[in-house]
Amino acid sequence: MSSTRNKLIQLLSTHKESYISGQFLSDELNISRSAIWKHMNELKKDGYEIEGKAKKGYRIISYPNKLSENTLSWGLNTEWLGQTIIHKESTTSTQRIAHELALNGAKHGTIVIADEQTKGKGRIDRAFHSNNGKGIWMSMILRPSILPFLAPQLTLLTATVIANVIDDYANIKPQIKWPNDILIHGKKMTGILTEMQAEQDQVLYVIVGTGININQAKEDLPEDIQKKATSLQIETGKHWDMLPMIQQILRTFEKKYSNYINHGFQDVKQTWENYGFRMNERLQIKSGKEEWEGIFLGIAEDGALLAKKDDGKIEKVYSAEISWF
Ligand code: BT5
Repeated sequence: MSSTRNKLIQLLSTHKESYISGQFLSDELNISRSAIWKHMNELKKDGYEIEGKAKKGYRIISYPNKLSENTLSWGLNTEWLGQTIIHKESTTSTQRIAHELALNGAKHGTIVIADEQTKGKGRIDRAFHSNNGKGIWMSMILRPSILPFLAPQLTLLTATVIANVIDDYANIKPQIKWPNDILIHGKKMTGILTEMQAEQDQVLYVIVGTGININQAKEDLPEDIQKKATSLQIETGKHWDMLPMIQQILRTFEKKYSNYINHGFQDVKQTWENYGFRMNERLQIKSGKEEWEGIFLGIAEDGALLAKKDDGKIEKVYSAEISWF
């Protein structure tokens, strides 16, 4: 979306109740009044109801509930996250588009979001089911100035952001299962996929993908995962408006990310442990050929899982299959 359209949307969203004159918009945006009229027509095509009155100016009467670059920008009020948004009605995977954009120099904070993914992906090329219009299938392009080995912290940070927003919105306390799932009542409602391009000691970019099940009914989920997966609608019995929720995720992410970059991982660790699934319980860890049991203590400063072995030794686990008894 052009940055002019983005600014126009920001201006209109801060004047919701009143008319805003064509002259004012033309001065603020430094474009002609006929150019403004063209932008207004584009917004109307997108489903905005706009009233234009001679001598008074423009007023937005209602805006569409569907996802689009315009509606997502409307009143977003972030500084860098989502300043560029690419929305697709249908795509194979938002991760794929985000990688292409990042390799071509897309800015830190660029968002790719789709109504539907036909080839949504999980870790190690597992499939992630992403039905049309029923969930938040989104990838964020980040260019953090952190060492590559710390990138998994961004998965944990993202999990705390989504858990916070669900908690606030739906008044339901989710749980975060290390490292990348958010559960409600023990069933998976969100998966996070963090992918990175790095060179020696430098991160070139990180793509954080979030798949958040919102409005699926049970039968919308594939049969093989119905027993272990869920959506916000299944758990609350209500249909949820995704637009404000996505914006809240972006605003919360921006704040938490800045805090993380400036002050470190401590706040993420605390929030994560507050939502941690089955903390202080016994778990089984399978990593390559090794298999052992221990007590799940929480997460370390670098994002590793901490588990206490039966001999009292505390181990850090970076990558493993975890199961509970
Ligand atoms: C994940 O992988 O959970 C990461 C999912 C990331 C999806 C987002 S959507 C936006 C962006 N674009 C993409 O293409 N991907 C990202 P993993 O931990 O490997 O879990 C995958 C497993 O979760 C599958 O093997 C299924 O068992 C289960 N699963 C698949 N679809 C699901 C769904 N919609 N809800 C819950 N569980 C699901």
